[in-house]
This record gives sequence, C-alpha cells and structure tokens, in this order.
Amino acid sequence: MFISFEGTEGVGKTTLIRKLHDYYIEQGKEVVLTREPGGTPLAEQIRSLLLSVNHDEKMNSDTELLLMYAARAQHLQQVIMPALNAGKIVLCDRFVDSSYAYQCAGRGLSKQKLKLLNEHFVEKMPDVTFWLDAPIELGMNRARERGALDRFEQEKVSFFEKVRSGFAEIYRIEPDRMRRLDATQTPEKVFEDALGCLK
Ligand code: Z5A
Repeated sequence: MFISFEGTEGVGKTTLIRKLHDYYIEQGKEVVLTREPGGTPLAEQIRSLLLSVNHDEKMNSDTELLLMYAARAQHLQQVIMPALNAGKIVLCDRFVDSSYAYQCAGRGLSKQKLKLLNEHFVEKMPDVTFWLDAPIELGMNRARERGALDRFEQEKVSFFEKVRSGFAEIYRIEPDRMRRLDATQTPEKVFEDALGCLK
C-alpha cells in the first residue's frame, strides 16, 4: 500500500502522517514514513538545494522540475520500491501531484514535460492520495509560526492559489485515487476522515 499526502503549505500533512504511522504500528504493520523532495541522503541534499534561499541566481522552473525528479528517481529506487516489494506500507509526504500543482499549475510549465518525466521515471503511482485542502491563508499562518521561510514559502498568495487549483484539477480527474480531506477541521477529525477512506 502506497499512500501520498498532498496540499499547500501548513495544511497538516506531517501531522496526519504521524497519526497514521502510529495507527499502523499499533496494528503491528511495517510502515515506512518518508517525504519528497528527499527521503534518502542524496535526495535530502537535493531538497536543501531546492529549498535554499541562498542562491546568487534565480532558480529556473525547468531546473526546479528536474531537481524534483532527480530526487524522486533516487527516492523511488532506494526507498519506495524496496519497501513496497517487501510488503510494507509507504506513507509519503508529497509525491508527483506536488510536481503538477507547483511546477505546472504554479510555475506554468507544460503538462507534457511532466507526462514525459512520469512515463520514464515513475514506475509506481500511489494507491491512495490524500489532498488536505484548506484556504491558503490558514495554512500559511500555521506554517509561518515556525519562523524562517524557505524558497517556496516566500511565494505570494496568488502562487499558492494556483497550486491549490492544480490539486483541485487532479481531484476532478482522478477522484478514485485522490481523496479530499477538509483540513480546516481538528487534527483528530482529519485523521478520522482519512481512516474512513482507507477502510
Ligand atoms: N515541492 C514541489 O514544488 N514539487 C514537488 O514535486 C515536491 C515538492 C515533492 C517542500 O515541501 C516544498 O517542496 C513545498 C512544495 C515543494 N513547498 N511549499 N510550500 P514540504 O512538504 O516540506 O513543505 P510544506 O508543505 O511547507 O510542509 P509543512 O509546512 O510542514 O506543512 P504540513 O506538513 O502540511 O503541516 P504540519 O507540519 O503538519 O502542520 C503545520 C502546523 O499546523 C503545525 O504547527 C501543526 O501542529 C499545525 N496543525 C496541523 N494540522 C492542524 C489542524 N488540523 N488544526 C490546527 N493546527 C494544525
């Protein structure tokens, strides 16, 4: 079982993943909790490059997309596929839908580029994807209480509105895989709704 978690910043993905992780562990299941970009030492280095605000030049959107997929290729081969092949449950904080929402809907890159990368480098799509949806300001306020902002977090509200529409578009096209959760609710209710979708 491969489950991914998506949404704009601060919507509670990490909070929900931890709850589901604890739930499965209590049931005696083997679970791998991981994230993108990142999830392996090399992919985490690519993550640092992607989130850093300390570049002397603006990162090109194509560079951003390719770095996401470089990290993803490493992550799939080193962590996700071996875990799934060993019968483990994989809980992944963001996956390919983030590339669609951020790089295509947000940055304006063509869907064709993403399609090509997915065809060549993504051998397994999630069985279930939870889209935690909430108004942009709500997530931003939650996330900003943490302090210093990374390169994505410095984007304007209008960028995140486009990202949110990107997730909504995937949800319209793939309602069987992508399940929408109302992320304005308490963490306990979000968890309860997620469990309801999995049963
Ligand atoms: N990115 C991309 O562009 N393309 C790609 O292909 C991929 C990623 C894979 C890093 O991701 C950036 O990479 C991301 C998109 C880009 N940038 N942005 N924005 P990330 O997942 O590491 O970054 P993030 O979305 O900013 O994560 P986050 O801020 O940690 O959000 P979260 O995990 O959804 O939220 P949280 O940590 O669970 O909760 C945030 C706070 O709210 C925390 O204090 C909680 O205690 C609180 N919280 C959580 N749930 C609730 C509820 N229900 N009620 C009240 N308070 C809550």
